[in-house]
Amino acid sequence: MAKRILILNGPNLNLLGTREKSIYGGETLADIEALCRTRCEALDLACDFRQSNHEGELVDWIQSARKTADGIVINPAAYSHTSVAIHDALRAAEKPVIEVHLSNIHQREPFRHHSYVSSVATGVICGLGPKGYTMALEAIADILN
Ligand code: DHK
Repeated sequence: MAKRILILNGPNLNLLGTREKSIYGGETLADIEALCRTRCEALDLACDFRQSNHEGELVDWIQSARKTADGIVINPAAYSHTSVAIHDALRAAEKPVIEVHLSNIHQREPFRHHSYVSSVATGVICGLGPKGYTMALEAIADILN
């Protein structure tokens, strides 16, 4: 049976393609979703792709993943730098987690250099744009096989 991957996107990522293009690029979240769906199909992964601007909704989805997903790819966006709640939910999920950032957060403002998610992630990819998502899917497929 195909392994189930939950791909989560945090706040403001619904604005991709129109928001600070010099940092986040010109591709929309729908473009990234299409990229992920194609790669999931090639890797025989079942893809559940979601975005929310609300921390509690992301926490609820991560909690549900305890029963409904085999692995999680997450771009927590701004919540990376603030959310102990998302850290705790990911820790409780006890699944492989790959954290993705489109931009290289370490080259940006100091407040973006720390992520509460990194210490509970199996791996972290940043600075590679949308390709980071497909690399994360490849990594998680390797881990699950
Ligand atoms: C996206 C955001 O919205 C920021 O808040 C993060 C991340 C970086 C990204 O690069 O994908 O700091």
